[in-house]
Amino acid sequence: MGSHDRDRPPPRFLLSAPSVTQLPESDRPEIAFAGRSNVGKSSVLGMILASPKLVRTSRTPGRTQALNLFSFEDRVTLADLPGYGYAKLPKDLRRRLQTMLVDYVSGRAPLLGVALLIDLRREGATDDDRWFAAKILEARRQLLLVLTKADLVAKNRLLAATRRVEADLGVEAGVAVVCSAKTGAGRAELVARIGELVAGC
Ligand SMILES: Nc1nc2c(ncn2[C@@H]2O[C@H](COP(=O)(O)OP(=O)(O)O)[C@@H](O)[C@H]2O)c(=O)[nH]1
Ligand SMILES: [Mg+2]
Repeated sequence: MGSHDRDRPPPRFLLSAPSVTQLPESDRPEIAFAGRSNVGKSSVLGMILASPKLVRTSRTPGRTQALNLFSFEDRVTLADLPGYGYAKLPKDLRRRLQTMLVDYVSGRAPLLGVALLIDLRREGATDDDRWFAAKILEARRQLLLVLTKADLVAKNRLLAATRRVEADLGVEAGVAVVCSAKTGAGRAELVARIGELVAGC
C-alpha cells in the first residue's frame, strides 16, 4: 500500500456512528486510531489517507464524540475514535465515551488492531493511556504504538521520549512509529505497518 497514485482507489469517508451498536457489519479488516483528546488522531488519519480535508481536525479537545469510518485503498477500514482523558468534559459524557471505547475494542468484529497515539511532547504515557492499552490487549487486538507531533520535539529528545513511552506501556523498545502529520514524517512506515497487519489477518 502506498500513497494514492493514479491506479489506487481514492480514500473515502464511509460514515459517522454515534454508538457501537449503530456501526454496520463489515467483512473488511478495520484498524482504529485511539488516544487522548488532541493527540493528533484525526491529523494522522488525514496523513495516512493523504487527504487531510476528508478528516476533521480540531484545536478544541473533546470534539469527536462519534465513531468515524474511512475506506483506505478499498481494502481496509480506518476508524477515528473519540479521544479519552479530556478533563473538561462533563463527567457523565466522559464515562459514556469511555464505555463506548471499551465496547468498540472488545466487541467490534472486524477490528484487527488499534493504533494508540501518544504525543511525544509528554515524554511518557499517562494512566489513561495505560488503561486503554490494557483494554486493547485484553480484547486480543494488535497494538500499534504511534508517537505524534515529532516536529514539535527537539531532535536530541526524540529517542529518549520514544523509549520512555515504550517503557511506560511495557512494550519492546523500537516498536513505536514516530511521526508528524505536519511534515509527513513516518507516513510510509505507518502505511507499511497497516499493510502488515492486514496481510497477517
Ligand atoms: N505541529 C503539529 N501539530 C499537530 C500535529 N498533529 C496534530 N496537530 C495539531 O494538534 C491539534 C489536534 O489535532 P487533531 O488531529 O484534531 O487531534 P485529535 O483530537 O486527536 O483528533 C490540531 O490543532 C492539529 O493541527 C503534528 O504532527 N504537528
Ligand atoms: Mg479528532
